[in-house]
Parts: sequence; C-alpha cells; structure tokens
Amino acid sequence: TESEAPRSRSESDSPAAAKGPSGRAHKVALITGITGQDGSYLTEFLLGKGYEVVGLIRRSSNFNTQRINHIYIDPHNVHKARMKLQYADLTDASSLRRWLDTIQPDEVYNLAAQSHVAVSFEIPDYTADVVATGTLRLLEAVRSHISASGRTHIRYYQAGSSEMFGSTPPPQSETSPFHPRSPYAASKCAAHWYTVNYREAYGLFACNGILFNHESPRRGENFVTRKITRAVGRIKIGLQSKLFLGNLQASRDWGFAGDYVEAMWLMLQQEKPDDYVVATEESHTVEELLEVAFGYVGLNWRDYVVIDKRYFRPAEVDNLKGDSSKAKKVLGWKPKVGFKQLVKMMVDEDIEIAKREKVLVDAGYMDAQQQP
Ligand code: NDP
Ligand code: GDR
Repeated sequence: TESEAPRSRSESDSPAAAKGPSGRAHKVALITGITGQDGSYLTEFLLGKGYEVVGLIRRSSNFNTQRINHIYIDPHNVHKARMKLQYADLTDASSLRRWLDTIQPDEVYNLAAQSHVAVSFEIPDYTADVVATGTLRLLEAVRSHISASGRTHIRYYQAGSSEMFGSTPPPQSETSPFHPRSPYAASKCAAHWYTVNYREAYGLFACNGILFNHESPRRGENFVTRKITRAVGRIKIGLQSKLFLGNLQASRDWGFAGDYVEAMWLMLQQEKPDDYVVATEESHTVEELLEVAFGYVGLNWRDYVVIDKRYFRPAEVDNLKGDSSKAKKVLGWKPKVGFKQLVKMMVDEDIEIAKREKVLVDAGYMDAQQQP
C-alpha cells in the first residue's frame, strides 16, 4: 500500500537524528490525544530523542492532564519546557489548521479518538465525527498547510486499530480484509482509507499503524485489562468484593503501550510511508487474564467475578492475534514486555494505588464503595 505519487523529500531521514529538517536545532512533533495512554508514552519517548512536543488537548471541566503532569514544565521556563499544550479539538477544523501553521511540526501523530468500543455503540454519531471525520479534518489541515507553506517534509502517523479486522479470523496481517464490528471500528476503517488516500492522491508521507491492544498502568480504567487489575488491587487490600464483567471468552493480543509507541515513531523514520501491523503475535482470553492477575496475588478469580449482561456488546470481536512480521523485518521492531510481565506490572501498580486509597478510606476522606 505504498504511495504511488512522487514525494518531495529533500531532508535527511536518519532515524537517530532529532535535528529538525526545517533548520531548527531539533524536530518538532505535534500530537493529538496527548493526554491519553499512548500520548503520554509517546511524549516521553520523543522528549528522550530530543524532540520538542506540542500536544493538542481538548477543553474539559476537570483537568485531563493526569498522565502527563509528571513531564510538564511551566512554559514560562522557556529553556526547559519542551512539551507544550494547546487547546484544539478534532471536531474543530480551524483549530487544527491554526496550530499546524503556528507550530510548523515535522511529524504529526494523530492519536485522538473516542477510543472505547462499547461506548461507540452508545454515541455512534460522535464517535464517527471524532474518529473518522476528525482524521479527515486533520489530514486536510496538513495538506492545506503544506500547500500554503511548502513544508513538504511533514510526516503523518494515523492510529489504526486491530478492531478494523473485526470478524476476520486470525492471524491478521496488513493483507487481511477489514470486517469492523462496531461504530468505532467502522470509523477507524474510514480513517485508515482517508490516510491511504491522502498518501496516494497528494504524496503525503502518511502511515497507518494497525496496532493490536496495548495496555499499561496508565490504561483507562474502563478497558478490561485495567478494570481487572484495578479490582485485583482493591480486592487484595480489602476495598472491593466483586468484579462485574461481560464476555470472558474474547481473545486479544495484548502488548505493552511503552513498546508500541516506538513502532509509531519508527514508521515515520523510514524512506517510504507504509502501513504496519504491530502486535505480540500471542493471544489470550479475558479468562486467562483473570487467572494470571488474580493468581499473581494468590486469589481465585471465580470467588469475585460476576457476569453482568450490560458489559456484553451488540456485536463482539472474538479473536485477535496479529502477524507483525512486516514490522519486525522492515522496522526492526519487536515487543519487549510479554503478557504475564505486563499483567504483573499493572497489578503491582494498582496495589500501590489501592494502598493509598485505603489510607484515605481509613481516615474517613473516601468512601470504600467509590469504585472506579
Ligand atoms: P485514550 O482513550 O487513552 O486517549 C484518547 C485521547 O484522545 C485522549 O487524549 C482524549 O482526550 C483525546 N480525545 C478524545 N476525543 C477528542 C477530541 N474530540 N478532540 C481531541 N482529542 C480528543 O486512547 P489510547 O491512548 O489508548 O489510544 C490512542 C489511539 O490509538 C486512539 O486513537 C485509539 O483509538 C488507538 N488505538 C488504541 C489501542 C490500544 O490498545 N490502546 C489499539 C489500537 C488503536 P481526553 O484525555 O480529554 O479524553
Ligand atoms: P477492546 O478493549 O474492545 O479490544 O478495544 P476492551 O478492553 O474494552 O475489551 C476487550 C475485550 O474484553 C471484553 N470484556 C470487557 N471489556 C470491557 N471494557 N469491560 C468489561 O467489563 C468487559 N468484560 C469483557 C470485551 O467484550 C472485549 O472483547 C481496545 C481499545 O483500546 C480500542 O481503542 C483499540 O482500538 C482496541 O483495543 C485495539
């Protein structure tokens, strides 16, 4: 799925060089979805490579920067602040174009999304607006920015998903057909093809990363891995007695988010833009995840888990297991953290969080029933 249109690329593409092609001392990356799980790991990774990072955040009535607070430096400290935050929204095309013109990034990572599959059945219209049309808005903003400025070296990363494969049987690779099973997945398919189209039509250096599930201690608490590890921590510390879940037979290829952001960056350092599956090539059911997570702290999950129909989806994705041989071969990428190690890392962190909650509960500052 390489671009057939000629691309103008006058600058050095050395992967190690964070030096900016625009004559700046460093590269500048623009990240949408910087406040999410992947945005936080990608920002740490790029800062470590000497990039300046500008993140677009959306307005919220509560602070939504918890995952990046530890790397935030007040912008008044001009010499040290290498991550900056600006307000924008994927539903607001003018904000996207304005920040592209102002920031003049070398790389654009589009990570923003209404990323919860089950929620996408509840708010399908909004999900499509952000995930599908939002991607189109950003691609169009990049295209028109390049056209007006002549900054042809810009590279674009699109956060694609294994959910696009849906009911296509495993192993799923770049050549497997898409058969989406949710409004979220259908919207990601649209975003995927918009990205391919901008590459073919305008010669944009645009890559689709087709990433399988990746998790971490920063994972949102209503995704199944974190929901389980949070519950394990709270049950172990005596703050919770039941865990309500849906389909335990679904199988997923779960990796560590910290590993996966490197693959995003590697895609943009290649000579040609292309699409890549990123996965561990190992799949486990939700039930196996329960065995490992509860077993790690010496508990039997069957004593705590209650099946609740509200967590079943109108259409399910049964079995995802990626074939990431292309990423291995071309990008030289492979995952470092395995399934059990990942689950243990998350449980360890969530036990620490539960311990802190216990202090608050014992002091009367928090109600133990306040479940995530
Ligand atoms: P998260 O849900 O943790 O983060 C999503 C980010 O998008 C948040 O920063 C959120 O802001 C932001 N966002 C949501 N709506 C808008 C909007 N309208 N305008 C601007 N920003 C918005 O997702 P992940 O970090 O887990 O995933 C990153 C991307 O990768 C997503 O596109 C996801 O669909 C995709 N993906 C994720 C996989 C995974 O396993 N994690 C696998 C494959 C693909 P706020 O913090 O304010 O909510
Ligand atoms: P997924 O992740 O849908 O794969 O999307 P999630 O963790 O939500 O579900 C995984 C599987 O677990 C089953 N499940 C439950 N899921 C949730 N959330 N809550 C429950 O109580 C529960 N019980 C069982 C689900 O039915 C499903 O089969 C994630 C997101 O990050 C997407 O944005 C991303 O694109 C894909 O991963 C790859």
